[in-house]
Amino acid sequence: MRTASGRRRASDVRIVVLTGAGVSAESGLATFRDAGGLWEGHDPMVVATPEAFAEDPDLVQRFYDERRQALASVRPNAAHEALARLEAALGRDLYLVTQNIDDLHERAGSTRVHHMHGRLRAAWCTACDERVEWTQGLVGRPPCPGCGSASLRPDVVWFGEVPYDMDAIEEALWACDLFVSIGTSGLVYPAAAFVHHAIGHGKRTLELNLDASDGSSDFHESRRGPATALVPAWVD
Ligand code: BV8
Repeated sequence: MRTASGRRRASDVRIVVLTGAGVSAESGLATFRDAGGLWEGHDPMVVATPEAFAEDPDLVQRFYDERRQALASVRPNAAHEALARLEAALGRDLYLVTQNIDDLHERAGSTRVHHMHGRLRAAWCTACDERVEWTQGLVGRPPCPGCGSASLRPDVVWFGEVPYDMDAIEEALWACDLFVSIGTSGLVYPAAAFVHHAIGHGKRTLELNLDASDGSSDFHESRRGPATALVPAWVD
């Protein structure tokens, strides 16, 4: 169905693509399960929580400062670039949702990226609720540009917090013809359940991943290999 202007509404999405850390792995950004899934000896699943932030804010801020700083030294890879070409071809018929908080999809040319777990290059003031673009460090409690308080935290969704865009994602999964999951272990919810929602709505499902994931057997088709090979081959 099309609107009067002839443009497909967001709810008329044809393809939903979900990406995880694996799509950025070949750009040099570690996945959560790489190197035994540890950062400075800490489990990211533990550090990425409100409890860890309450207990040791500088440790958590440093975890994100180091990842934010690493963005300057990495570049989008062929998988990000292929997805940007797909958006150029499909326009609003593509709904790209990512679990990643890096900016590599945008730097590859994607213009509509739904960061369900937030973004490294954004900070959130818990005093005035303002969200601001942020590229510096947050250790040392810099003042909020809006209210001046020292209440800035990374604008990312921690374990136990509610992901962004859930209603729009559910609507896109309902409206699409195809759900494609790229570079994710399928261990973190609610993203890990998107394939079940898609199947529940009668959609085709495809997984492009280096290894078998927790949900591989749920997909109609699951292809194995690096994202920089599988994604361009699928897109082009
Ligand atoms: C919520 C931001 C309620 C921060 C992240 C028990 C059962 C079920 C669920 C739960 C449970 N107990 C608690 C929960 C809920 C919890 C959860 O799922 N826990 C897990 C550990 C069991 N979830 C939450 O708390 C979420 N909130 O549930 O709120 C709610 C829900 C809906 C509506 C209203 C309320 C919030 C979760 C968000 C946490 N924040 N990130 C940050 O980045 O620091 S999660 C973080 O970890 C990532 O964003 C990502 O989602 C996840 C890591 O997963 P992947 O991206 O898949 O990365 P991983 O390393 O695991 O895998 C990489 C994959 O790539 C591998 O498969 C590998 O083979 C592949 N790969 C590697 N290289 C390549 C490759 N593929 C292709 N090419 C390559 N080169």
